[in-house]
Amino acid sequence: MGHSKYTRTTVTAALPYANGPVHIGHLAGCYLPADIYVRFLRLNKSDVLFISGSDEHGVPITIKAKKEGITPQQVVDKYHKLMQEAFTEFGISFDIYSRTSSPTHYKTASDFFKTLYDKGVFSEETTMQYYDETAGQFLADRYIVGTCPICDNDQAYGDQCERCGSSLNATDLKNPHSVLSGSTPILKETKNWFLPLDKLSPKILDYIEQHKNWKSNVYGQCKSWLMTGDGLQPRAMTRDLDWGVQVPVKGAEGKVLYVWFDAPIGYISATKEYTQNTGKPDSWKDWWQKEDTRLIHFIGKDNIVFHCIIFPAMLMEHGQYILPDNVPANEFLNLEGDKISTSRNWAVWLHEYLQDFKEMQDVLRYTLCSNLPETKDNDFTWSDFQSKNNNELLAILGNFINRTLVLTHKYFEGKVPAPGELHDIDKLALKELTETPIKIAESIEKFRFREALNELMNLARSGNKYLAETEPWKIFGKDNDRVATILYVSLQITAGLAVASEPFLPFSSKKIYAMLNMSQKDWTMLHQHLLDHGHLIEQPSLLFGKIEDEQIAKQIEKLKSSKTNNQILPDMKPVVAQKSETTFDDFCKMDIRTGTIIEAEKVPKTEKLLKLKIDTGVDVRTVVSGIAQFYEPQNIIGQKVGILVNLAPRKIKGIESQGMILMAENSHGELCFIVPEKDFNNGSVIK
Ligand code: B3M
Ligand code: ZN
Repeated sequence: MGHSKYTRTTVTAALPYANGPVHIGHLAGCYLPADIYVRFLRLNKSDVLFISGSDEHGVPITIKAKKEGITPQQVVDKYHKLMQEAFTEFGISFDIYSRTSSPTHYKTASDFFKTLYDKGVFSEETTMQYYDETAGQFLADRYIVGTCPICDNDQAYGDQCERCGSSLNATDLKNPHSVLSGSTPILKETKNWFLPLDKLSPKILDYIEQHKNWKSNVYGQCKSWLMTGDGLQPRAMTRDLDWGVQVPVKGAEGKVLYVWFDAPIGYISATKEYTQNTGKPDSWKDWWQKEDTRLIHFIGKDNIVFHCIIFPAMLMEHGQYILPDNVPANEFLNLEGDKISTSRNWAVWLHEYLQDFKEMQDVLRYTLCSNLPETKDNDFTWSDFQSKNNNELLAILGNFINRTLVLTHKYFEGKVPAPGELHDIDKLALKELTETPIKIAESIEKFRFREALNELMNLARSGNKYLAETEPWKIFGKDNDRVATILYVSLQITAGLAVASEPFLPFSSKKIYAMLNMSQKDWTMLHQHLLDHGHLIEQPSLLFGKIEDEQIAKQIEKLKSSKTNNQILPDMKPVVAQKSETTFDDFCKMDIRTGTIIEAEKVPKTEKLLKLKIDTGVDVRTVVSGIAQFYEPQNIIGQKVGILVNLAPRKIKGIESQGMILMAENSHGELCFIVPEKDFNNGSVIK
């Protein structure tokens, strides 16, 4: 590896806000490239630590809590768990996934602030900040929206414009208004502690200029912030909010650390927790304070200023830390031509993906890796996903491996045959095997993961070509020594694919290893022949299945319908409040059964009502139900329902309704049936 002054690498992936589940944009932005990088380093026996966790502070959390009508703590507990599960399921191999609400983090962030404070780094300033009189609070960061003074985006936040990436102070915004009440805020005096980035600017510039090797989008952005206009401005590191880490100095009661002060310190806190867990509590310093440690931050482009300027400035001023050596930030991934958006529900959520594509994590990893927005924004489409699976994973990688293993069983009883004399074509194929890992390594070291993945597939492509040209199935029976050589070579390539695919497709790699009955190998062993002749392999199974057009159509349909229907309007709570308490005895008075709709028709001159005949198991009866806006009568014949059978009969539009079917209602007033999960007899008691 080319970084000889380093003996270990600390790799971080941005701490996602715990305010929603994980979608493909998160994976493509930083978690997938970081994971590939780390898996590659581990395979190379490098000393590496992979850190992430949930960012549980800041306005994104408190705004979400307001929207859902729950506390910030409930928000972070819910999403931390969901996010952690999604990362685990997709094989993102963190050494630790922590959270910034942990006690270790509170102490670490608080001590860090105190150190800078005691060193006199901050300037204490009383300034005018925006205040919402209706809501009775200061408006920091995302609580305030206005027009960006730089690019005119009218949705810029009080601390940052996501369109042009500029970091802003709330008072820079034109036409500011409060996200809480929509009102125009007033200015009110308050005291805060500022990091004097203006004064630190020469040091920061010096640091940035030592990193001309950074990706051009990253280096270019940093230079332009430092060099254009008035350059860097002092930035408040504290906020007048009540959710976050308390500011640990006198006179700062009721104030918390700015989320972008505490969040990157979260990487350090997580490392401390990791080393505490491994029984060497002090060794966290190796990962953060030793000059022979290489620190790399994987992030999305909207986080560049915080990781390349503000966090390094904090680390420099603290004095005991190493600085980031590289910050390979990605651009954004779009979805079907449109910006991914949680609030508009325009996203592919990881937990939903797995429900529809069971055990197909690698197909998504592959599609995302081959489309990573490394140098410009990129697009994920379902049809590309289908073609990546069918035309590449299945047709190239899966096909080559399957043919090799099937033929080995057919001709050599599943034993790796001994090779005869190697022809040029065999030597060429083996050369490909020894050169591919070198090419992959070069690309990964430059953070070019798409290129690396393409090199991996080229090895499988050349394997297919080799089989197509040598046609062992045509010469078996005539020249079995030749067939032995060809399969020997093909098996070595297959083994090479098991090793080299591990960073990209860890689940498939594992399966290939298992089919080859081979133990885990390092990257360095990839140059050699990996399987001895006589070695017995297992029966092959298919690595990838075909994805049909209908599956893709279903996904597109789901995406489009959820965009229009599930939009949660601002201030609309997704659930209604709980009703007052009831007793078990009162509940037991209700006789609820399973039933089946056997007839359905519209009630004339009404919009909402259907007249239903229901087989309740007890009898067949008529029920009038207000579901006509949601279901066509002909579509619900045979529908299983829950029905309250002992409700006193009521006359509705002149029809006697003898009971009530159970429906769920969402916050938009849409209704759907509540049905038994199994095919139970009509009349089964629901309790
Ligand atoms: N939570 C922003 C984000 O999720 C922020 C990253 C923190 S990294 C220390 O995009
Ligand atoms: Zn802007």
